[in-house]
Amino acid sequence: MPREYIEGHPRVVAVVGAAGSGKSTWLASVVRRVAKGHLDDRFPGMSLDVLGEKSRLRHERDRVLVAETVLHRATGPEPLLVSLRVRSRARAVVIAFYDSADAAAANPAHADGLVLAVEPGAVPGDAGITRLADAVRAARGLRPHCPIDLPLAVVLTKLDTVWDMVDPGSPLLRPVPRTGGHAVSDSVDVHHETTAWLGHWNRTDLIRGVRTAFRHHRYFAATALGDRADGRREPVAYRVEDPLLWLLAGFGAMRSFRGGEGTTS
Ligand SMILES: Nc1nc2c(ncn2[C@@H]2O[C@H](COP(=O)(O)OP(=O)(O)OP(=O)(O)O)[C@@H](O)[C@H]2O)c(=O)[nH]1
Ligand SMILES: [Mg+2]
Repeated sequence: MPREYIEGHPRVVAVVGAAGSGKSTWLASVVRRVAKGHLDDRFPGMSLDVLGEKSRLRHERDRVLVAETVLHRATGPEPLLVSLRVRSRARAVVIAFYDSADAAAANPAHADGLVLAVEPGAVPGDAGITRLADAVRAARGLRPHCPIDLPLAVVLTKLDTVWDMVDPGSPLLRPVPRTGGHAVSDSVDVHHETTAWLGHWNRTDLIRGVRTAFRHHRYFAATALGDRADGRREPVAYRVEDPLLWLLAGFGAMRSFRGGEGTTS
């Protein structure tokens, strides 16, 4: 394990969701955006280092997911370790991302936050929320049906595949707020709109499962690949960082903006 990881009081984020739901592409996209300074205008001085040889190899391999060649391949069990500085002089937050279609393999015992990737579409079902809740309870010694305190970000991935359906005035299409932190009211709007779309696609089992099992949850919608129709070589990601900002705000590592004011949540 890299020294920064051992000394850095790491946060563990488990990224789960069905095979092919877009977990690895989402993760590679977030890491790439922060590391390449794409969020610099909102977060001057924010930086990210991938820690250790194993994580660097993993990131090199996954980078192609959001670069030119789009491949679908299963992801191995090793975590992706990163060190994230929210501002240039801020203390680094070390994060271990575990990414697996098998919730029990995504280190739910030590997770500080969960990300559940869900694809758009009309396939009914609970998107593995029951398995996720059961795996978390089993790993943490909780009783069956006991509500879970871990924050859960449900991310509707591949938003580009459905944004023709979305009304131009929708929060899912509007420009991302330029606040240098987690923008609470925008996030709540996206949460409601995403829940409404999932309901529209008959994902009521998912919505019910999330509400019953997870006390702290928020819905997000994002695309890692964006719109390539205009012939751009590089994909344009949209809102991929939002779930991470929300989790960081919950960890006390990122400011939350309710109205104009910044508060540490
Ligand atoms: N259009 C579009 N396709 C995406 C997006 N994100 C992922 N995909 C595609 O969805 C497929 C699966 O993506 P992955 O990131 O490999 O999915 P995963 O959840 O990590 O899959 P496993 O590791 O097998 O569990 C790939 O073909 C991706 O290119 C997106 O934002 N938009
Ligand atoms: Mg994967």
